[in-house]
Amino acid sequence: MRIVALAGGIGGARFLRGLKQAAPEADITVIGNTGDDISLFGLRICPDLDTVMYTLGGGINEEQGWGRTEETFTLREELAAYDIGPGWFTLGDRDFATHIVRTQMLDAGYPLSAVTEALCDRWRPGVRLLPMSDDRVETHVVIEDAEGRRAVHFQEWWVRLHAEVPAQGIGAVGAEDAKPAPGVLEALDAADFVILPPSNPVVSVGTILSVPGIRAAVAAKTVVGVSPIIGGAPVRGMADACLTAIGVETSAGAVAAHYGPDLLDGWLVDTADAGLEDSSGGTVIRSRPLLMTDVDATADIARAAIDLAGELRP
Ligand code: FO1
Repeated sequence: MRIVALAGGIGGARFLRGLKQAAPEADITVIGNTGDDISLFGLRICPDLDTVMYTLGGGINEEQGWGRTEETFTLREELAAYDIGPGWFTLGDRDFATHIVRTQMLDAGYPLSAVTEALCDRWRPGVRLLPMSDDRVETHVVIEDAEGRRAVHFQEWWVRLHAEVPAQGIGAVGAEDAKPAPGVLEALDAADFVILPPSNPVVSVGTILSVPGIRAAVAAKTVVGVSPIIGGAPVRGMADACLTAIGVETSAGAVAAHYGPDLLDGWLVDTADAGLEDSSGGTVIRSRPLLMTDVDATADIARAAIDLAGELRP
């Protein structure tokens, strides 16, 4: 069984851990969002790729959902002593090592896909992890506050401003001219089906789909998604702030409609949203408990997604 999943950070990574348990024999390719990537302290940081890699490789800080386990912060303290910021983005010593290796390889001319493969040689995530593109794409958010109207990097809005300043617009800068990374279209072409984990539909899955060629290649397949919205609220994170910014209601049904029936064949919603099953429109909707309380519960959700894909495959 060949499965492709499009993943953002924490929610996507946790779902993938369940997917691996549910389908241990499957050949899983993960197309990771790189729109959250940021350069700080001269280093290239890829939060979503790292979150998937650390989570599946056993190195994640479980409570936090991002960053390394058993982390220390000496480097951060030393930088702060020199008054070198930004202080709002926390990088630990172990995590810094990943960014140093990545940046060295990028500076030596290796594309991000090759760098990611090299990093995964250490972490052995048990999936093939591909960045959506080797080209630089960065999500920026238009906000207006006391400092005026301006576009800030997604991480500044998300982490420094806690997405509390309303986003007037969200855009993936560079996406229009980006090409899918090597292996992305090939993996999609060879896939038996595609899964959309409960990742942010705007800044994670939406950004991946904005790379020219990817949406059409995904839509050509049987696609089953897992709703990141339960009972009108995001399971975690601040997806509601992103949905509001693009004029989509924070509900499981509205997110399915946003993806569209041309893309989405099946949609798993939580039992809290059970009424949606009757809604027509081309996407088959099923309800079941969707809280990823532990790996076993997550594997059950993944199994339901696989079963639905099996039912819907032509
Ligand atoms: N999230 C935070 O809320 N605060 C942080 O300081 C922070 C630092 C950070 C460093 C490395 C990394 O891989 C992820 C990090 N995240 C942090 C998570 C990240 O900002 C977002 O959750 C994702 O980009 C959204 O998927």
